[in-house]
Amino acid sequence: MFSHDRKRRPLGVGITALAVGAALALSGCATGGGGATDGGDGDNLAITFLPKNLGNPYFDTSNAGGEEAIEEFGGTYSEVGPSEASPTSQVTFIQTAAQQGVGGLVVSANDPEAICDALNEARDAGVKVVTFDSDTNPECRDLFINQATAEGIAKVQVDLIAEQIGDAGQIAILSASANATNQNAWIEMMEEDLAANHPNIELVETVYGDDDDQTSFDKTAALLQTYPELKGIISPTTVGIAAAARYLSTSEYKGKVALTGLGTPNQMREYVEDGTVTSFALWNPADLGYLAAYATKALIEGEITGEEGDTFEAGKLGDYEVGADASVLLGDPFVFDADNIGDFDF
Ligand code: RAM
Repeated sequence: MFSHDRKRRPLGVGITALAVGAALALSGCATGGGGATDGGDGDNLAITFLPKNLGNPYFDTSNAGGEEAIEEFGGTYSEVGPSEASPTSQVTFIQTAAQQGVGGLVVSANDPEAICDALNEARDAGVKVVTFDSDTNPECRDLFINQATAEGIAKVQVDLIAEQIGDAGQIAILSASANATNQNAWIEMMEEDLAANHPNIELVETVYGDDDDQTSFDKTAALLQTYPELKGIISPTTVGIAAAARYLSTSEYKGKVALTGLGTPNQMREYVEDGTVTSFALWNPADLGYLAAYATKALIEGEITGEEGDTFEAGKLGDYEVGADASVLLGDPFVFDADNIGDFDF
């Protein structure tokens, strides 16, 4: 059983705070809203969450964590977002939030560069910009809330696939959108780990499902047709792994082609129970959103500026410290399998 690691050591070396059995109500995706609100002492605690796209249970959960935090500290929560996870689809939402005069914007970026001008214009207008989940270039935001180290996220997925295919054979990667900062960082590190430590595993191709369910499903089918010797698929996206699992579960490849990556327990449960998937990883998205909201509050109130060594309090999660490159680390990734998946509800 895992409990909240209340006092974080610098750079959060503790266990990811996974709320066991937490009944996380999925966010109602309240759109619009925004506008200046007052946390009680003159600070503008209107905070807008902007996910890569709407309709992804991962972001519903992370943003519900943000909403919980914002309610706790008396701010105003809103969520807006595009329907497609494409590089520039977030720009107009950033501009609108800035025009509405929000105090903070919490963004998961579809592209490290494409939203930079819009974010910097918002910052010039006084909005505190926090990236979470998927970063922009560091000069375009005040802080990045990182779910786990890229090295750790890459390693857990390579370790899982190696274990599941006997450390030998062809594998492919089914990613999110081609420009996603987070997936691209993880893929680069997975490639390095494979080359250095798994000489008998061959990565034959990386394909992109754009964090769209149908595209990811179709790309899975195409991979299996193109590579008849394929032994496994790593999908470092909750949308991709769920779509790939759905495809595999009713195909001749079920139980023969391994699938792992990053998934939410609620989306993956049936595929673990029916034997399509053995194990996969993630962190607690609700805690990530919750931490991002408290970090945004600390910036708005001037308690932190993003300097390395700055510390702030994040409600039930305890104290956090800003690390290098104005980033804050939530914790470690966590592996889900048939033995523990029943303990989680998100
Ligand atoms: C999808 C998104 C998100 C990523 C997770 C693992 O929901 O691409 O950015 O962090 O997967």
